[in-house]
Amino acid sequence: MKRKLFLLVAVLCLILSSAWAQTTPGGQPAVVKVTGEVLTPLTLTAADLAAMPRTTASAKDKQGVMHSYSGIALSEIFSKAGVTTGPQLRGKNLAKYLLVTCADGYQVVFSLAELDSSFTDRVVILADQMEGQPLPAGVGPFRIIVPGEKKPARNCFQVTSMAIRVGKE
Ligand SMILES: Nc1nc2c(c(=O)[nH]1)N[C@H]1C(S)=C(S)[C@@H](COP(=O)(O)O)O[C@H]1N2
Ligand SMILES: [Mo]
Repeated sequence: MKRKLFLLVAVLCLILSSAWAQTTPGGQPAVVKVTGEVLTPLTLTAADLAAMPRTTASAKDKQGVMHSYSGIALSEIFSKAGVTTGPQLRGKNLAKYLLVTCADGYQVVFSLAELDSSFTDRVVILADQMEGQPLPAGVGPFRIIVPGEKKPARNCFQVTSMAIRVGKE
């Protein structure tokens, strides 16, 4: 009985400490890879993201409760990686999209035009905090937040990679 309790506490400590240190339960620091149609592929750690300009975004959860998130605008990450934006986002570049992949294999896409300030005022972020706290284990360390969306299905948890691809027929 004592042994079981000890094991339970040990496992809980491991989970909590990895969430705190922004590492995966395996011990490696959590990263987001930025790949594909970019000039400079990136492997972003929590520290890299913390050094970038921050912004906030609000979104409802599945129950309809509003939450306030903060993190980095995807446009900031795109300018660091060299993704076609603004005046370059025309012609064939309009067939480009962002494919986001999560730790559980969940994937969502956004067209680049949906994420560009010359097309929309909506600012999609890669959040690392909710209500001023690091995201809980299982949700964080990094989550996409799309403000103003009717369903929160693209607010994907535990983002591990963002790939820029080209839609082709
Ligand atoms: N990685 C990952 N993210 C995910 C999902 C998922 O299955 N895996 N489900 C999505 C769906 S369908 C919904 S409705 C929202 C729920 O977010 P909430 O817990 O903030 O309500 O998370 C989204 N993010
Ligand atoms: Mo959902």
